[in-house]
Amino acid sequence: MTPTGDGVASYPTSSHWGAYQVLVRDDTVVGVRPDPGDPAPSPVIGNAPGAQHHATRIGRPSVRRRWLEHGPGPDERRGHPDDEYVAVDWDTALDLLAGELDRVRTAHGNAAIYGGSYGWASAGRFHHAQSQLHRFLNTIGGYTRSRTSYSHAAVEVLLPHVVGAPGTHDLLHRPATWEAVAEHTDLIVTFGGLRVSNTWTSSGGRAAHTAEPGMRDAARRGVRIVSVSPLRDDTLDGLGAEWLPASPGTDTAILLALIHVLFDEGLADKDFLARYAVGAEQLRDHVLGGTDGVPKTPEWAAGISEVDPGFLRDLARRMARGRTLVNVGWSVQRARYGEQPLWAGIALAACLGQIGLPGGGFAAGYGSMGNYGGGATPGGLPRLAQGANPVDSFIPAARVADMLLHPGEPFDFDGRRLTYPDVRLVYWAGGNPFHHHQDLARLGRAFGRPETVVVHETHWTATARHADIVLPATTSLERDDFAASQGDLRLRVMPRAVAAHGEARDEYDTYAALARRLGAAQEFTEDRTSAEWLRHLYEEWRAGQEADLPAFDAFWAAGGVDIPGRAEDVTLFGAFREDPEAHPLRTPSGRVELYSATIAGFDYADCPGHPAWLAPEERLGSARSEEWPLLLIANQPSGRLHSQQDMGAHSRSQKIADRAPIRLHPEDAAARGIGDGDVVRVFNDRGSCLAGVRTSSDLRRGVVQLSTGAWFDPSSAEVTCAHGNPNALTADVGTSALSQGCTGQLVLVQVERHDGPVPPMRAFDPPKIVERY
Ligand SMILES: Nc1nc2c(c(=O)[nH]1)N[C@H]1C(S)=C(S)[C@@H](COP(=O)(O)OP(=O)(O)OC[C@H]3O[C@@H](n4cnc5c(=O)[nH]c(N)nc54)[C@H](O)[C@@H]3O)O[C@H]1N2
Ligand SMILES: Nc1nc2c(c(=O)[nH]1)N[C@H]1C(S)=C(S)[C@@H](COP(=O)(O)OP(=O)(O)OC[C@H]3O[C@@H](n4cnc5c(=O)[nH]c(N)nc54)[C@H](O)[C@@H]3O)O[C@H]1N2
Ligand SMILES: [Mo]
Repeated sequence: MTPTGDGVASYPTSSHWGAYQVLVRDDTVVGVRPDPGDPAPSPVIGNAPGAQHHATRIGRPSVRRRWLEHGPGPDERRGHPDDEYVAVDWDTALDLLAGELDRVRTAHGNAAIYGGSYGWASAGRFHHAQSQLHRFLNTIGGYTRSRTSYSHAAVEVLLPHVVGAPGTHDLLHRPATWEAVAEHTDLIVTFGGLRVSNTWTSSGGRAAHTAEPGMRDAARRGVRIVSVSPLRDDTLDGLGAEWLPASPGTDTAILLALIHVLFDEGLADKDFLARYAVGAEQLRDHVLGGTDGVPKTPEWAAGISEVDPGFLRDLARRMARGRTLVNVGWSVQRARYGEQPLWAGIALAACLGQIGLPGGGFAAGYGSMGNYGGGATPGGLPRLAQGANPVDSFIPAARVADMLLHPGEPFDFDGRRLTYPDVRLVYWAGGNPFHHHQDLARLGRAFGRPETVVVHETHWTATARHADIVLPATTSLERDDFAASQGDLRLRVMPRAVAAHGEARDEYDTYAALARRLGAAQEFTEDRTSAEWLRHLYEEWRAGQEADLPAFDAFWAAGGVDIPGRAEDVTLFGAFREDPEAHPLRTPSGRVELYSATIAGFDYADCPGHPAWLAPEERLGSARSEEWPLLLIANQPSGRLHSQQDMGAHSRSQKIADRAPIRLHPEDAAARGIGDGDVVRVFNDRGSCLAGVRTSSDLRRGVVQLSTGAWFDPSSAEVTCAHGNPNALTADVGTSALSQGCTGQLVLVQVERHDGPVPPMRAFDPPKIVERY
């Protein structure tokens, strides 16, 4: 804590959007300021004061009145905007919850508890919501978990087949640093842009934002950038990027056409393909038209992607001329058949023969996350052990609504035929599925199915408002912790800056109290308080480091410690390239699999044995687009992280007429009689939402942009969401039977001006809470 005058003290803190300082007066967060060491601070920090003390903070343990009156059971009214909650004291809430957990595990087994609890929660190595929940549930017999992420499930499931599991890990965590790119790369061809607002975020909280300076430096040092993206402003002004506004969802066609040119013009690196890859013959045959009679020429791709074939042909030649990095952003795989552009991207990089060379080859994540290209943390970070889960039941994270709606039914995942468990109790802490999941009306029906829903939250999110038992959690500003993200340079302390709101508790204490009631106290706490845990986690980590680091008290007093052993730039797949026999990839062949016999053997219509163009429905020019002519891009918001702190000042400054901002091309707007500042209805056959219009010629025509994360507002009978959450519209289908990943990025819609009185926006009103009834 540092006094700054006027009774204001400044506290260092950290968040997924970076380290910063909060200014506190009278136990109230009154302001923020960037960390002096941060070269490119994020404006998202401006949300903290408004969010910390907002009316939607949860102050008391609360139980849904209908659940309290009728007991556990399916209830279609869950989430109803008029539902009432009853505030109860902590002991009453904990007794109820412990009793319910015990009832469910005894009557139905622990697999009937869904604890997947996907979500970003907050930064801080100890008070991490999911780590705490999973550790707790493991001590009481386990739970059905989730695997993979909404972020990049296709990367996680496909790439182990193509470059092996360790190769996939390195691709995600040890790509070339921006410095290495600046030094070695001539040309980056990036699918999904290099969106700077996304690099404000790094899971775990990064001490300094290095991606934007990294990109700028690379451009200054002559790295050329071609950005394939529907949005011009997906790359920074000043990088001199060339914009290829291809039709979204069609990247695979472009990639196959680039490969076609390489084979057709003798530019493909035959020696590389022979030595380091398998399946080059199948790939070549496919792109030249041998498998289906359709050569995948630039003219063929132009018909699908609506780009200039001459540009593509020339681009392929340019790529072959110098050191080229092919980057496939995560957005591109967060769509139906999302495996294909990844696989085709690797295939293109293999044909260029530069995998394993500094600054060349393939990457998946520049511009998606702040620490991608920001170095590696080889010594790991302090971590709360989760224990072992005795239950083996799991689902791919994005199949949660299917699980709740179809218990006992089979589904496919990565070559396995699995069965959805019969879940009776859903336990969510640190995530907001009623922002993040697709087709929220369907998710609402799914949440009507379980007997009990439990949510720990800091705020009355739409998810909290679907819960029967709601337990108030402290925010990261209300507890001591420390933070860093993978690749970070510094482990930072996050001292408590303000007192807990109302009766909010640290979740650690909540689980300790529940564990006591369920006979697992010792196993959960190991007889430590949270203060003792912080010390323990730090000391355990320190003991594993080669460097001599300060002991806990000195670390705390110094405000942090520099993380040692930052690896010098190791070239991704460099060892494999050097000696593929000594350092094979962990694939069946030991090489890059451009054709995978394993995947071919799964016999999935939506994920064949080699990269292929499969035409998604949610695409301009599809049959479905005749009815729903605009393609909505539901990308990440620049005003916040997902739905977090949406009521904060920075996020609110972007709203238009209290609604989430939607961008339209001026011609698409004019054709509909829509102008700047209008409220529009965005709709399709799944649902509808309101949004506020901003026109912009930074968009490709036919595309509209409505970022995710507006708090879901089901309070108006007129629309599914009166605030503008795009998941009122998206389809709840997986990428394919292989990865079953999230496909929320792209959805076809229609947009019309909302005439007449606009319903009020109620997302930021807390529910009705009664004392007793
Ligand atoms: N249409 C579409 N949908 C998408 C995407 C897309 O591209 N398009 N992207 C997807 C992606 S990549 C992701 S990762 C997801 C993100 O989805 P989420 O991770 O679910 O989104 P957040 O808003 O970060 O939710 C975190 C929640 O944790 C709460 N929280 C913060 N700190 C604490 C704490 O200490 N304890 C507890 N109990 N709670 C806390 C916050 O209040 C917030 O409600 O969204 C996905 N959804
Ligand atoms: N400020 C902020 N930063 C964040 C987040 C946040 O919520 N806020 N979320 C974080 C998380 S959890 C994740 S997983 C990452 C996600 O990182 P990404 O998935 O890379 O991010 P998005 O913003 O969803 O998409 C980036 C861009 O891809 C383009 N795009 C969309 N569809 C297509 C397509 O079919 N083809 C091509 N070529 N381009 C397309 C869009 O124009 C979009 O702006 O971002 C992280 N960073
Ligand atoms: Mo994500």
